[in-house]
Amino acid sequence: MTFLELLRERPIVFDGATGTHLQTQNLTADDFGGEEYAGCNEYLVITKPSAVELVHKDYLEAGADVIETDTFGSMPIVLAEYNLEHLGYDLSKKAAELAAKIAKEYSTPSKPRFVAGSIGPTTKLPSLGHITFDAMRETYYTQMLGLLDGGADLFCIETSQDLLQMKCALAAAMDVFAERKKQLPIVTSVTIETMGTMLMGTEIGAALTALDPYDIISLIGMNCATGPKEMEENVRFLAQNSTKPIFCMPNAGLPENVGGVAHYHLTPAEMGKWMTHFVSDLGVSVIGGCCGTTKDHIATLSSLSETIRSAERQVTWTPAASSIYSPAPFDMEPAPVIIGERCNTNGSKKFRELILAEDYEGAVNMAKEQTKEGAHMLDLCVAYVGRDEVRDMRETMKIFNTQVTLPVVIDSTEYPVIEEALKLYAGRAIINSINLEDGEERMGHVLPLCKRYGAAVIALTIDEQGMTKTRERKVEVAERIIDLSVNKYGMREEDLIFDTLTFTLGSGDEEFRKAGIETIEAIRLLKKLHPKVRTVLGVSNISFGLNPHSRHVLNSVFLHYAIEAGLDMAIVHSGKIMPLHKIDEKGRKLAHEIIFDERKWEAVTKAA
Ligand code: THG
Repeated sequence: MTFLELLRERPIVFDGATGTHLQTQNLTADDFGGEEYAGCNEYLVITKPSAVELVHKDYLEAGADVIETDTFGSMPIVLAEYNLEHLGYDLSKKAAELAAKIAKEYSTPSKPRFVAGSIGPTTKLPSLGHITFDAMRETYYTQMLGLLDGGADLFCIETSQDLLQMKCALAAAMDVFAERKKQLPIVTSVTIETMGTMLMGTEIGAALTALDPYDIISLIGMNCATGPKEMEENVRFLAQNSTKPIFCMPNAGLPENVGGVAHYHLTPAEMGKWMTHFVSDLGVSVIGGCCGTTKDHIATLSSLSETIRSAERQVTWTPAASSIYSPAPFDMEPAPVIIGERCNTNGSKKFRELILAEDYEGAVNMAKEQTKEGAHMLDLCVAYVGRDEVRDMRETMKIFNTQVTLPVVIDSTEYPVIEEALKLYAGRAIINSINLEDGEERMGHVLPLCKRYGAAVIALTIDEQGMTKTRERKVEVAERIIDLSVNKYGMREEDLIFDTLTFTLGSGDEEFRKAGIETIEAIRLLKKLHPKVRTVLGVSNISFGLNPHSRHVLNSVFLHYAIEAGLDMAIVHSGKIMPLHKIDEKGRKLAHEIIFDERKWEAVTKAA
């Protein structure tokens, strides 16, 4: 039986604390291989493997289905603190071999035992610039390769404090699986501090949004920092919103400082009561113990796992983007989701000048202004001819990641720029955009990035023949993109946001008189044929070439009819959209005539 098969049968029990257990063994500096290694628990698999074996055996005796390897900090960057960075692979492999050997001894057909490779958060926060994405991915890669080669049955990426750190680990896991042509289930577990967020300030909903798109993740959950009581609200949130099974491994209560030592007071019986509630009322699938839990806690959990079953969960799932702090759903009541347009070097003189002056803090202030004006997400484009767009994106995104509370829509045509942005963004981004202008070329570059970093994508209805003009052609191109995205690149329909693009109605050009209607009707048709995809428009495009007041009116009226047709999202100047009733009768009528091509005159510009 595999771990995932057992998961379908009954609640699974992980082991208890490794650190707490080792502490009670009163190990000496000699046990650690000398004074300079004292405290390096990961080194014990070489210097005193019997200590680690005892931890495993105690938890297996207590009835744990899964034991975690002694590798919480066995990646090179953490081992470097003991000058042991060269042992990242070896220690990880040895620890997995040791755990696998003992798990096998205890395994029976009716009670199989599994080994989870423990993968901790390291001591660095990439969102704070302590380390680059690539360096962090590499350190995890070394550790994970060792764990997989040593015989781990699954990976447990736990105690995560920074979603960007989690993304580095997930990228490493993808690379290890590809390298060894073998895939293991992954548990991802975040740590919610007593203040109610992850260390970086991340709400549980933002964490779920960022992790949900990764199909290599089997379970999502939380561990450490607090006891079960403080976790309840967040566990309930996961239970109601996660399509993946839930993992929960609390401490034995909040630590209390007793004579300078952390003391955990929750008894096995109290722990058992909480976990029974989590499993049989909320629907949690995997339980275990973190700091302060002992074999007695695990024995309690193990015996209850034989009698209780995980409750069926009623999950409501809405696709969303997220910043490092909060999620923003793809549906807004009332519509639309407002994507602020102003952090764009092509769309704002002020923003362009800030980027040219390398005033990245100033650029962030424009983001904050739009946040105050009611935007739900922000488009970000830093492209400028003659400048290094990768560098400008890097410098801007570093600050946006932690200073902007709204999700970012990465607007760039350059693949290296998109990837650079994704490597610096802890939340769930949207990529703007793909199209079929050069056939599949662009999708072939961008969609693998979406998969690797968990992003959603805006798709423009452009193909080899150029920008589509009629509603039928717009839908035809959209359907081709849906088919390729889902069936070839593994995206979900809900990850796709279609822009049925409009030409300006402000040129007075005869050819484009029906541009507005076709764009609106394409939205209606597409939403009817494919209710799972979302739609978006860069609304201001419709009025290029007109004077500011006319633009304002035309944009607002156009947006109104697009929403009526089912538009989900709009890239707009968030502070400037007027509801229809605020526009004077004359302006409204004129705009309506222009959009629906009911004009009784020749050139729009004159009339406007
Ligand atoms: N679809 C998608 N993405 C897009 C667009 C789209 N991204 C870029 C653009 N179009 C949407 N963004 C803008 C931003 C600004 C303006 C228009 C579209 C704009 N700016 C004024 C101007 O240029 O006159 C204001 C200038 C200023 O403040 O200096 O109109 O369609 N997917």
